[in-house]
Amino acid sequence: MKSNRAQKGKGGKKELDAGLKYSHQSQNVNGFEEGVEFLPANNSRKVEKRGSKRWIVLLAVVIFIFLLSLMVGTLVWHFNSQNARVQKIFNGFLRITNENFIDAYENSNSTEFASLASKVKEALKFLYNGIPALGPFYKESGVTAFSEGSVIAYYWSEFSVPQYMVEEVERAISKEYVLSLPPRSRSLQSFNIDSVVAFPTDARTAQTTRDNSCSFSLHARYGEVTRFTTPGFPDSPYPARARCQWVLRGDADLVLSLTFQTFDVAACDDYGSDVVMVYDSLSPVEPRAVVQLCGTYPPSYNLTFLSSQNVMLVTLITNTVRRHPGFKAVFFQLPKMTECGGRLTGAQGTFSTPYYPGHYPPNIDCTWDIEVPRDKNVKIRFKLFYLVEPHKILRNCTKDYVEINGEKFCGEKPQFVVSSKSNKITVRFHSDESYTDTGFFAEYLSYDSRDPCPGMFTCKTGRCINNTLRCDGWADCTDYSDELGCVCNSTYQFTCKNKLCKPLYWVCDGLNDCGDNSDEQQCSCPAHTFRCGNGKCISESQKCNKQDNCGDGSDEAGCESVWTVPCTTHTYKCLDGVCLSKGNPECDGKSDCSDGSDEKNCDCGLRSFSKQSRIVGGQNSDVGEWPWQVSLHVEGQGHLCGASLISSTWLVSAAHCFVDEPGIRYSDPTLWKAYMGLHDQSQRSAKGVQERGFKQIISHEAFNDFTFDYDIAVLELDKPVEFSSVIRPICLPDSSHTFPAGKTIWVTGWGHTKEGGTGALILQKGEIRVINQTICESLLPNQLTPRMMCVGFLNGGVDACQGDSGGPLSSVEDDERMFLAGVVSWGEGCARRNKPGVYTRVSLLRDWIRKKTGV
Ligand code: 4AZ
Repeated sequence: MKSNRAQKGKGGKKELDAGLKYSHQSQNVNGFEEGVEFLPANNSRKVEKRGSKRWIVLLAVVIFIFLLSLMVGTLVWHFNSQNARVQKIFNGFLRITNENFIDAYENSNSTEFASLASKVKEALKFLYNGIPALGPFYKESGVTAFSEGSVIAYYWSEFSVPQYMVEEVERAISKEYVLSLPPRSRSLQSFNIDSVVAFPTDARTAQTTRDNSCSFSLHARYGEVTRFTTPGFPDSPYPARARCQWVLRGDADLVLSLTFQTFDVAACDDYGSDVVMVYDSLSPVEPRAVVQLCGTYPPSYNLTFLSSQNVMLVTLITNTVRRHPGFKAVFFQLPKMTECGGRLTGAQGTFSTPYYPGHYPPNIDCTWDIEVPRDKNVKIRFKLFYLVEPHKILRNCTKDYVEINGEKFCGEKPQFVVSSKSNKITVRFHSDESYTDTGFFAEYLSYDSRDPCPGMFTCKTGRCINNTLRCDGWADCTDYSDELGCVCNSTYQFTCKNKLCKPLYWVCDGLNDCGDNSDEQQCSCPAHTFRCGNGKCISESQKCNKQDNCGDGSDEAGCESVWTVPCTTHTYKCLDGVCLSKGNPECDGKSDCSDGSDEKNCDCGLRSFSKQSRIVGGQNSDVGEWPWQVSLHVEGQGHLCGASLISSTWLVSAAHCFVDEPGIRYSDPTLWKAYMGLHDQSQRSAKGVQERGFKQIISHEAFNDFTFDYDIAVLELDKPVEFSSVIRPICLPDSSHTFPAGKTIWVTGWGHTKEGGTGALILQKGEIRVINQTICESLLPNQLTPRMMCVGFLNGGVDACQGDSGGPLSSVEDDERMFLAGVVSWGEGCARRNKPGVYTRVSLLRDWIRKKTGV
């Protein structure tokens, strides 16, 4: 057969032969195909025609069958998908108005619990069956708990709902119902129920409703604090893929205070992370959620939450298999606040949200009526203000808010003032039934309306600022009112297009100080040219052209691709001797050197705590926020200098801390003690603090005691420290690493909190900016060397001071890792205007550190 057919196209003769051949076989009625191919040639056209008709019929039948089955399939699929049932679980609670709560209802194994629970289930069945949108889909309910009031029952209900009805069912269930029972439900007679509410259950919590393997019930004891932890805490991580819950109760009419003392669960990510929820209810429903927590919190972070009733529910849902210890929490009961707010009188005073700085309770309203002496006006200064709704940004403050003079305030705000035009003011605070926050701390003050800021400038916000701060280029009033309507002094000020005045030396410094960029527009580089870090102008096309046209590498530093360049002092050199076009490539998570050396020795510069608290009451640091910060003490003199941990045995500090003085040899290593992991100077024996002596102190050979040039020293510990959540090394920048002018950097220490003042007990932090070297040279003439860099604000205000010397200047790179940009060295006084702090430039001394320490 194959060969016959192969011949078909070659000629009629052969076709004929073949046909004849076939006619002999034509009794074979087996197939169309054969008939089509091999009929006699003289009749071939006719036969072919008949054959193609058959083909068409066949094709039509096939297409028809195909289309029919496609249609039927689509209809069946559509029907099935619409009717495919989804399991829906709702959590809710209802009130039984004519039952009294008895202790046995707390125990879900008691017969009393079982009897009341079955009545509730019957009532729910009756209720749902009477609602057309719910009845046909209702499957079953379970009661999880009871609490006082008269009796509140917490339950879940399961529905099996066709896909297309899901929304309608959700709408129907979210209504509040009151159940009136019919005479036929005899067992339910005299069982009055109201406020039946239920909410869709978060898919992640659904399992908690039936699984009791990680479920705990705790009742606070009078005058006692009850402790609970995640399973295995602190020795082993909490279980993976767990559903845990803690039912917390207090006595009737009391409320609960819950505090997480330690909190470390897997970091929060968008989906599938581990999460702890706290509810102001025994039902895990979103409208009663007080807080959602994940990640790690330092111990200083306030994680205290108050309930509005005598119950609370804590749930832990773990979706990851990451290993974290979990949490340790305590709770206790306390009387319900009978009155919130009140009448405040006198010339001044303070007030705050209930339980501040703990989170205020949900569902509370407070009113403060404030009255100052009759001849004065009153103003309120909110020093701290946190009324943040975690999910939505609400513009019109419909959730929690403070209301004064008909104006509502919510969200997170820096210090602000609200004033009254009389001696009276009323402050109202409202919190709704879900998510709470820290609240506010405020002071009320009386002032003379004719002169609200005696001897000072009054901001439009009502704040008083020093007159010298007016028109100085810095917005001291949060609304800029101190910088508006100024006449700039052209001898030392630049007039921005928007009429703001800025110091002349801010012009062309690469920073948009005016806000409209006018201070950067008439710089020496013409349009379409690039201004190098050293001020040189090159054409735009020379940027990222793989050549150092600037001479300082700045035109090739921020380019997308990385290539090798001839080595200069501005380029990073890989271990194999190859130099890169990219600036600051070390430990940035991208392997730029072909030998990977730029990403070696990168176990540094990271904190253990993912969350950092807000700065409360000034500039206190959190525990563990600066784990490389070290405090250096001398026997009998206490803390003298700071230092930075760069490995388990080496510290970097300032050489001037170790200069001998008459009668005392500060260069003697045995004189000193180093405290690592220290937060509070009064708690040097606190858990986590490690104390060490020194094997040796190596000050830079070129250190100049007069100019403070080369103000650096390395100190070897007598015994290595153990790294922990509060003790970790900082990264050292490569000698080519740049910290450009304008970059924000952190300075930390226990030094004086004001010039001529006293040292701090709690480690302080301040955010400052790198200042252009030329500008700084003009401010501190003939005093700067290339080993020095100025960091601070020309306005003053934030600065290092006595006792901070030797401590770190920590610079965050790529939003993550901290590098030791500098060492606190010297300054003219502290926080003075135009006298920024001076720091030892660590990058320039990187090779010296390596030579002395091997780090
Ligand atoms: C000091 O005496 C000191 N304002 C350190 C830094 C500064 C001033 C003094 C910078 O340790």
